[in-house]
Amino acid sequence: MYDFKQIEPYWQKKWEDEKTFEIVENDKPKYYVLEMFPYPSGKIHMGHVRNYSIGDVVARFMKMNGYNVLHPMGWDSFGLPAENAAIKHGIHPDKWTKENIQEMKEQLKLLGLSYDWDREVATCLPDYYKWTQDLFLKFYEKGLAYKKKSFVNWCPSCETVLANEQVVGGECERCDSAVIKKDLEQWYLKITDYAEVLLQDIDKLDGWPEKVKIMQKNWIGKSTGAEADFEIKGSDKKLKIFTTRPDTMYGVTYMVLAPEHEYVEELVKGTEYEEAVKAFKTKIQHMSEIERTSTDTEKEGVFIGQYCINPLNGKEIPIYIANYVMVDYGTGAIMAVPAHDDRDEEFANKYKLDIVPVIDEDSKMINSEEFNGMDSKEAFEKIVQKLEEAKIGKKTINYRLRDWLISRQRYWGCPIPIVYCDDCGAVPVERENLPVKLPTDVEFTGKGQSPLITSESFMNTTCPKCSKPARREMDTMDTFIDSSWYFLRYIDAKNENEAFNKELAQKWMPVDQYIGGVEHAILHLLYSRFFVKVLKDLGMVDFDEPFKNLLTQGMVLKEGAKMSKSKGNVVSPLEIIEKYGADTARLFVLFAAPPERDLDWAEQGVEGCYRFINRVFRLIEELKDCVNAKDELNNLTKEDKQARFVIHSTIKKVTDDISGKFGFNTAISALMELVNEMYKYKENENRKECILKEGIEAIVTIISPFTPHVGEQLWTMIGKEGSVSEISWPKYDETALVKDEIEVVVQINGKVRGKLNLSANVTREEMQEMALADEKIKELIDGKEIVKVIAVPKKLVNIVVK
Ligand code: ANZ
Ligand code: ZN
Repeated sequence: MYDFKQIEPYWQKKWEDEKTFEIVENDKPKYYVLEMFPYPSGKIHMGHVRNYSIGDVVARFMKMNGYNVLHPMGWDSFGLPAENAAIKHGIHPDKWTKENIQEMKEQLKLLGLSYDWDREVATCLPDYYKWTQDLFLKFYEKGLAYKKKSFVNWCPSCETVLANEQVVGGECERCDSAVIKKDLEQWYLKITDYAEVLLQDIDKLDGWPEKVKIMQKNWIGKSTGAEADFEIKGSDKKLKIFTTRPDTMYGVTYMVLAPEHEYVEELVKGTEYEEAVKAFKTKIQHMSEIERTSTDTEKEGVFIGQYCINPLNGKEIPIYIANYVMVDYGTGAIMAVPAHDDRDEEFANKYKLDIVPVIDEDSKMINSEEFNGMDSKEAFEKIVQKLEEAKIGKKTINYRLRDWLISRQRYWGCPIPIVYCDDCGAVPVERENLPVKLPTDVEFTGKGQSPLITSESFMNTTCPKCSKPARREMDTMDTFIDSSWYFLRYIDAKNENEAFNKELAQKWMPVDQYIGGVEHAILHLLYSRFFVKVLKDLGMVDFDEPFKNLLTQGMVLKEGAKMSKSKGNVVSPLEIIEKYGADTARLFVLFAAPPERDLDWAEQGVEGCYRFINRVFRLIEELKDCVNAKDELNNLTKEDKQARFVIHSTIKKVTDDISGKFGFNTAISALMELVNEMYKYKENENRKECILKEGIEAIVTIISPFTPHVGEQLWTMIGKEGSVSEISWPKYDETALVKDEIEVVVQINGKVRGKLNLSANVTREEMQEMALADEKIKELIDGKEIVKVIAVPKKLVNIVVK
């Protein structure tokens, strides 16, 4: 009887007591399989079950294939929910987080995952964030961390900075107040220094899904074009623009500055335009970048009363400010070419501005003086050359990627190890004083700047340089920093002297298989790649990409919709485990869909998996003594051969499907067929015990990565010792795959009318003869005229009759 309630805790305890999945350094080839670590919300959801089940099959399979497998788990445990819980329920983020970790860990353990828990990391613990701070200082020392004033979304009522995603329709998502733009000093990491190499190296990522690579490329957003200076009439100032289309420069009919552009204020000061410009700027403040640049947003702006000179043809053109030009892209100023740019065209139509085409339908230049008649591609180069010669412009490359703003006005994050001194300015905390620990005496009001400012004991310190009283940085780091290097810490989780040991990192990295949600396809993966490239430049590692292969798993849905509290369609993993056991839950998520696709939760499917496990149990129970088979593999009957064919082709198929392809669903269906075959074969009077032995041993080992508790239990049941996770993955017998008889389908006019069992090396002519000689077929075509007979070798014969 299959009693999962007894089996699952038994094996989980045994694995833990015997340290079955502890990683010891040895000479076996390494394999590092990693699932994205969870945020400790307190409860696992089906997405976790799916993610971690996939990773666990890979880990167990590779271990059985002779690899030394590193399969760790930990917690991405800084972040806003802990702070919100503190505000809402008055529970300290530290306590809330640690309790959640404890709970979630127990839940994960119920799933029977083969983690080496000795390597557990939690980003909120001082022994982890000490090294996050150390890395921050390394970036700082290399000039890759810097402070800059910038416009951020600010909610005047919550008195806090908001991320772009927290601004909805110009309002704070929490309190609905109108959001404004505020100029604040913030810390940045200079990821733009690595834009080009981050882009180039995407081509090395052969093991990544194409769609993720495309997303990364678009995010980096490289554009090749030119910068050019336009003189402002009556001013000694020049307006620098960025364009990807220098070939359209004779078609410029107006200029546009971002409303926040540094020249705007000065250009309108004291003029009749000042008022309107101010009003427009106020209006713009409430719009996020996403809204401003959306194609659905009406292009709007105001004339600022000034003119530029087109450096190519000397024409005077008006200057506007408009919502669709962003201050921090390119130069924050554009030359507008309404004839060839949709946004400019919409704007020009609205404000009755000229539209001058400069390229005709055959891509030939028009209205462009000496460039007329030239192909526009050539004109691109020639015009850039002309600008360069006149020293008013040059070819440039522009990236959409911006530097990474890492300051957060939050408590529950890694403190930035910087001190501000009136005399010395910003001074890094000395290494021996790391970690800068989060204080506990903080007030959570949900308002104001970083809560750290409420802790006098934290804020007041002394300057590391001159020892005078100084204040600490009150912001904490973006939690994406914590997750940009955690895969390195697992390798050397207990190292007290450095973030990780270089030799060990060299041995284990890169991660051979990374598995996680596609929602991290851009930022987390890009930041981790950036970190690794910086660490390489710092001499801390010798590789340049962190993740060799990437699998992005699909979502778990219910009746086609994403599971969510608001829809009330959440299926709790704990309930499923309680009702059917973890092995059934695992089997279902692996069987119901290929990993990259979305998976629709269906209770019948779960029940089907549960019944299958029971069926396997009964089979092995009944046949377990066959492992002592004394008979021999000779004088094989047709049925013997068929059974062996199914056994060995299943081993082959499952092996192929798991390795590289993640075809867990097809692997499991092959296993189901094998179980059916064994049920059939055992009823055979002349069954051979040695074949049953082959069959049940194959079933038990193959099933074990998918349903590990069942695997172990059956392994014991058939009298074996030790853990099935430690044996070698079964090899298939090539000779069993060679069939000496094949089944040939006979069709009449395309309809299947019969089947023939023929020798495997039958010729085409023999197939046709046999088909026509078959009694049943003869009857069916009796009296009809045979037009032709077609034979597909080893598959079918089609007889066309009239
Ligand atoms: C003239 C022109 C003519 C343009 C034409 C495009 C088409 P990507 O490819 O995204 O780099 N642009 C430049 N800076 C901008 C800013 N800060 N905010 C909004 N738009 C900006 O796009 C570059 C093009 O977007 C530039 O080339 C510029 O318009 C505009 F037929 O210049 B173009
Ligand atoms: Zn000082």
